[in-house]
Amino acid sequence: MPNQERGRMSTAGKIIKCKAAVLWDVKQPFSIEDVEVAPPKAYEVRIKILATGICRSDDHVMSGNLIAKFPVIVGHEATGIIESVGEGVSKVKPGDKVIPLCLPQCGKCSSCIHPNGNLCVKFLLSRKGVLSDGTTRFTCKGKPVYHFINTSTFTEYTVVEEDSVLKIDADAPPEKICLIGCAFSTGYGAAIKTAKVTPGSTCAIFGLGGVGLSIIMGCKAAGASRIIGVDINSRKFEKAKAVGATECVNPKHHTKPISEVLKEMTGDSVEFTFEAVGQDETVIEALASCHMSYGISVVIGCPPPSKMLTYDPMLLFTGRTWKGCTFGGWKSKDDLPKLVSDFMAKKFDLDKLVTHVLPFNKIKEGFDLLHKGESIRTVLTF
Ligand code: COD
Ligand code: ZN
Ligand code: ZN
Repeated sequence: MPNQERGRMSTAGKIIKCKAAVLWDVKQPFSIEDVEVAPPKAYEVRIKILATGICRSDDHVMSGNLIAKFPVIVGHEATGIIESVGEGVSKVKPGDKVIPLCLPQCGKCSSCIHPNGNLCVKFLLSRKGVLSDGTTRFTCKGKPVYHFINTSTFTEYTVVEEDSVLKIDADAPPEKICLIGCAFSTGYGAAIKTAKVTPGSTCAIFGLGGVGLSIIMGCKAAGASRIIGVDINSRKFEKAKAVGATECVNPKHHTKPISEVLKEMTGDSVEFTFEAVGQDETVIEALASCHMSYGISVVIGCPPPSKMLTYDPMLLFTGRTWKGCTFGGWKSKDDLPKLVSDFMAKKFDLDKLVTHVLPFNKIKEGFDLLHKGESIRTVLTF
């Protein structure tokens, strides 16, 4: 029996003690702890994480902008290897390389059944921080530690449900393909699947982080001829242009609202706008920036909880379409295999999105790079 196989079998069915980055409470720093990861129950799998990206949504949990149950292990953009499986698991086996899916596809709920739905009911249930049986598989210092959006990947081992895992090619590079677990799919899908960007069109993208840059890649792949990046951090412009932006604008360099600036730049013909910042002001600005009659504006960012937007209904009355999407609008299990095979066939590359690769124990450094606006994606490796 190969050593690797024997190693896996020696842990199957047993509690694994390993390192994880625990958030004990809101606004507290990550604490690398020894945690216990219970074996997977029925229809669950335990995954050894190989690489995991740092996304702004993880930071939103730390800051309190995204509600989660504490203590929690966040992280949701990863690649791993199945270590063991629970009873009844049939679609994956130990040794398979996988991407955990923050958006599961149960195949049974109203969103999964409808051809245009993708927000599976299991995503909404995951807000409680537990798996389907109402319990958690993580323990630290004798206390339960909660799960985060069906993934929890800032740990050497995690447990997720079978519905929440996608098998990928054994030779896929972990520190790149993990981006298909969030940033790339969210942004690329917002352009291709949700907005359905058309050839020759003009697009404007608000927010040039990992998600915004992936939107640019989607607009480019759809054949848009003008792609305008909007960000208050001009240091993001070089990267945005490298992935396909034709020009970039910094709202801080203008006194007029950016919707006016874009109108002047384009002669009033921005067809598609995307909000990938997560602030109410930019949600409204993006809406106002698309063409009054045929423009489509897509909300990707998640504004802070309990915020209400005020907007002029005339913006919609004239004909604009206002949409939102999670995970780009993709049905995760149905649609991601094509993204994975396109990546493996080199139809797009993820290199430009990964600006930093750090060992897992440097997680705080990774978040510092995000806070300072220096990184697009930092990927942590184990
Ligand atoms: N105008 C323009 N750009 C701005 C402004 C502003 N007023 N304020 C900040 N920005 C720029 C920042 O400089 C930065 O470059 C960019 O906006 C945001 O980038 P990141 O790297 O912080 O964030 P991303 O790309 O990792 O994520 C952005 C989201 C908006 C997607 C994220 O914050 C979010 O809301 N996630 C929840 C929604 C969701 O579905 N996410 C997918 C699963 S995580
Ligand atoms: Zn479902
Ligand atoms: Zn994310």
